[in-house]
Amino acid sequence: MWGLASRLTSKLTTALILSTSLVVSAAIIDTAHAQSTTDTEKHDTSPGGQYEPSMDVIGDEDMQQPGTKPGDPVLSEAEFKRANKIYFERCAGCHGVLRKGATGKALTTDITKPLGFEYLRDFINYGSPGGMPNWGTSGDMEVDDISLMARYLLNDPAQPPEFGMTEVKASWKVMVPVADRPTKQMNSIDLDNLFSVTLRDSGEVALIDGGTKEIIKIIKTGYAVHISRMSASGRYVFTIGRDAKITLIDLWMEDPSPVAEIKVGSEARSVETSKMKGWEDRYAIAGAYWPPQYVIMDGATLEPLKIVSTRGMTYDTQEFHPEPRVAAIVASHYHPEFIVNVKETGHILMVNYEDIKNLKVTSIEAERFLHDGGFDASGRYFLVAANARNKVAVVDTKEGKLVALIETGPKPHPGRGANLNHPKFGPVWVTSHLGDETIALIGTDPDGHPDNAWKVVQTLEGQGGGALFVKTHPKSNHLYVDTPLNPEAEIASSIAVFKIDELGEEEPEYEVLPIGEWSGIDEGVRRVVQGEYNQAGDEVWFSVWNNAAQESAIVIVDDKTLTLKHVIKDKRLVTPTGKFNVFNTRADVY
Ligand code: DHE
Repeated sequence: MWGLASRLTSKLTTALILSTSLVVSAAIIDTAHAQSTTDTEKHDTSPGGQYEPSMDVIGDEDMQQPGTKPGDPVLSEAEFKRANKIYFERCAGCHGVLRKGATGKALTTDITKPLGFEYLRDFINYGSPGGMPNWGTSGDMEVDDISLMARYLLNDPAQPPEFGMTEVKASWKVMVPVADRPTKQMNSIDLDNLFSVTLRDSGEVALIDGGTKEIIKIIKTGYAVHISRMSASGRYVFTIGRDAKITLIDLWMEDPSPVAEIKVGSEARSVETSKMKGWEDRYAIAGAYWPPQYVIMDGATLEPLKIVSTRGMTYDTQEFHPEPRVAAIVASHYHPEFIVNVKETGHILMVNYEDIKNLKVTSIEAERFLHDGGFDASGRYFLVAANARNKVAVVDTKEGKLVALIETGPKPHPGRGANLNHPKFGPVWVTSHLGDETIALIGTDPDGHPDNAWKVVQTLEGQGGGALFVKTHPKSNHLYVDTPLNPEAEIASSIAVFKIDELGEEEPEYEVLPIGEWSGIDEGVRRVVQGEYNQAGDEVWFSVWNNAAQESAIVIVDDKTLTLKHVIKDKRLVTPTGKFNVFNTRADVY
């Protein structure tokens, strides 16, 4: 299995060692290639360029081998299986499941056949200045596999199976029916200060007490679990695995445990629950990368109620896209609506759950390659990064309209973003960037500060590119910026902190917290990722993310003094990444 971190490191290194002659030959191929492809963006070899999905769950699935046409290279069943696995792990994130292109170019046979076997083989081997990694010369792919992939690409694409109601229902299990669940909290855990921590490579979450810092329980979830979201009441935790498996955990039980599970597809990243007043805990929704669809479920049992495909037209050129993935989903506080971001077509869908049988969906034209985002401090505006377009889209969830598209910098990646009250510009929402060291502050108060609204009012300079998450808290004077994907180990293992009351100065400076060093771990890159506050807003938790064979930890910083408060180390903490405090997540505090 390919860890993103190791793929990144090798791709970054290899990007630097292309010889001049190889660059020239690859450029020729790139040009030939470009002429016959659809409108897709080139990706690059910066950290931002390499942050692409690995569709490795689909790669492991049994897929029908497409029949060969006369003249096509014939692959044995074993060769097809191997090539298919490699394609989904390493190529599909950019080139698409059906090879019709996403951030990378299309690789359908009308394009690959005119290029021919030698071109394809050399292209995979040497890469291109346009962003194709040099899989061969980097040593990342064996010579035999490169030839195999070139032959695979001359055959028609394999189509992974669909996942309709029959398959979704077949995967649905209720382990504890609602009637057998407690009617009040049966344990003495301070639930609002509980953290659900992603243990990425073990496919588990750790429930950790925010007060005692003790691990209460480790719970098995989906494969390479991605995020946790809480029901509006805080009673239930929903986790989603990359294999699209949702696990519903009941925190009211004496021993908090999974009470239901379901699979909504074969690859997924997002899950959310209804938060509108009067609809708390009623529905859940999950979005899939494959098949491209979202599923609305009962909030207490996960019973699937409705599956909606996201296949359709791109917002701009209005051409059909066969596999637009569902990225971030949030729940509106203004209407009974889920806000569903469709990556490749660039639509933001306001899915009204008042009447699921007669579903009303407002489709907002935004920007392609929508990825992650969150609300402004008022909870009215939703800001989402269209990362491969270097933009942030802003939606007014009260009016159901696009308010602005703002150019922020190369590959914005905010997580849910950070909201703070700027000494000069008033309320702003913050995003960091994968592609460079800049941090963009966007004005979010059209009534109180109309001149600053929906503009980048300030650009800060942080430690470097490869940033994924920013974080602050309404009670804090600090803005934390991580850089886990920076190629420099020292930068990847530390955090930059800006003081909010100093942001009005000419060139605000940041302090560096050596979180990796504070963890006491002396092996691995010690990538420091995703700050998350406790409920009181006086401490911030960071994951020190090493690979599965190495030690990892959670480091807790005292937010007032910016000093080390506590380190959680336990051999069960395998590859901790995202952390979700129950109160902050359910109340959208960030
Ligand atoms: Fe994430 C959020 C997709 C890699 C940690 N990630 C998200 C969201 C999406 C997404 C669509 C928004 C969910 C929502 O709000 O509903 N992530 C992807 C990918 O496609 C990508 C690039 C590659 C892949 O194959 O999955 C990817 N993500 C990663 C990682 O490598 C990270 C750093 C470690 C890990 O656990 O896999 C990672 N992603 C996270 C975290 C969040 C997230 C911690 C939630 C942040 C938050 O504060 O809400």
